[in-house]
Amino acid sequence: MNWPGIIEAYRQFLPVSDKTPVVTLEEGGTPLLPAPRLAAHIGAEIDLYLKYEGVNPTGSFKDRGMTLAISKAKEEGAEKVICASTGNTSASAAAYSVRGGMKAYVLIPKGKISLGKLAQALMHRATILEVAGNFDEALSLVTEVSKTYPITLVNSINPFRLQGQKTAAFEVCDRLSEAPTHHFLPVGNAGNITAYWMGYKEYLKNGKISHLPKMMGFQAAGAAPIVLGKVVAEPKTIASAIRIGNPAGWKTAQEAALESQGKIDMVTDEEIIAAYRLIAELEGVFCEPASAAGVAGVIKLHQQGYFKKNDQVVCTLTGHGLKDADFCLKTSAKEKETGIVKDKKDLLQALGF
Ligand code: AN7
Repeated sequence: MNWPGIIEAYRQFLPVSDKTPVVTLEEGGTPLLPAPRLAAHIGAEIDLYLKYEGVNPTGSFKDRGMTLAISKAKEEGAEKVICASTGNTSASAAAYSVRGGMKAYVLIPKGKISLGKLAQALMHRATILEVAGNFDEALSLVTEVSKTYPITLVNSINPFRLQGQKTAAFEVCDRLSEAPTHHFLPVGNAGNITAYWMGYKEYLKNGKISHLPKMMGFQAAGAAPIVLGKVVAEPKTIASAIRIGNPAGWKTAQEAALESQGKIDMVTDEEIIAAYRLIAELEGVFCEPASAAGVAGVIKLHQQGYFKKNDQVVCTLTGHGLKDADFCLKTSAKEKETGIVKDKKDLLQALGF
């Protein structure tokens, strides 16, 4: 069966009608991969799964929300859309705007987003506006402008974004025939954790699952306003996607953690990089650094003796590793580099013959 994209797949759960023009790149329907080697490596007797959102059309989970935000914008007759972004939202907004015949304007923190994401916005001919400040400053600018001018904001403050993103929780439950016990994911602007929690609660209400997972959100230690309980004026982390110091979804993320008896916690850049490598080396899955924060959280909590045997733990890997290939190559250890082959003897030696 052909996957039709999240709007057609979950139409009855979404705020669309027959009149809504569906603007889609057939996003969603992403793999839920068992990760037994990773679980064994960290010594956790849990059923670990990776929800690999990097295989969405623009390489991140943002496409789930963007298909709905752009479809609704089109339904309302919008001609221009705008967002602030650490990279993935801008890539997604740019692509879906093309698909919907609209013009996208994206504000990004100057020099602070990965090359792959910048290339995407460029290729889709979005107008790229660099701001001298950080993401938080860019977000308050676009929010203000979209309130008074005819341009639709497609950041996750736009409620259609979260409505679309909640479908990832549906997919997890559809695959497991139940909710997992825990759901781990990175937290930046805190939209996705809010969306997953909405999705799980909606599935419970509809009798599709019989319990809710604990929501486990992880911020980078240098950009952890929710954990610290205060705005971080100058957020710092190698995980550029989640370098956010004043998340729009602050309150709803806290509610998700509280209501589900989960938590919002933080992991260091070193822990993020270690998890990023393990996921690639042990499970064949390449995600971007920010995406590894959830898995880094699993490792951290396992070391604290947090899990019970046979817990079902899902980690969302939010974006594709190729988006930030520059980061990966810059931080690769020397011994992992390819050797130089001059002749057959070199080759045979390299092959271990
Ligand atoms: C790979 O693109 O905020 O907590 O402007 O790109 O829902 O913000 C990206 C966020 C996690 C955090 N992983 O999700 C943007 C942006 C990746 C991301 C997050 C982002 P939220």
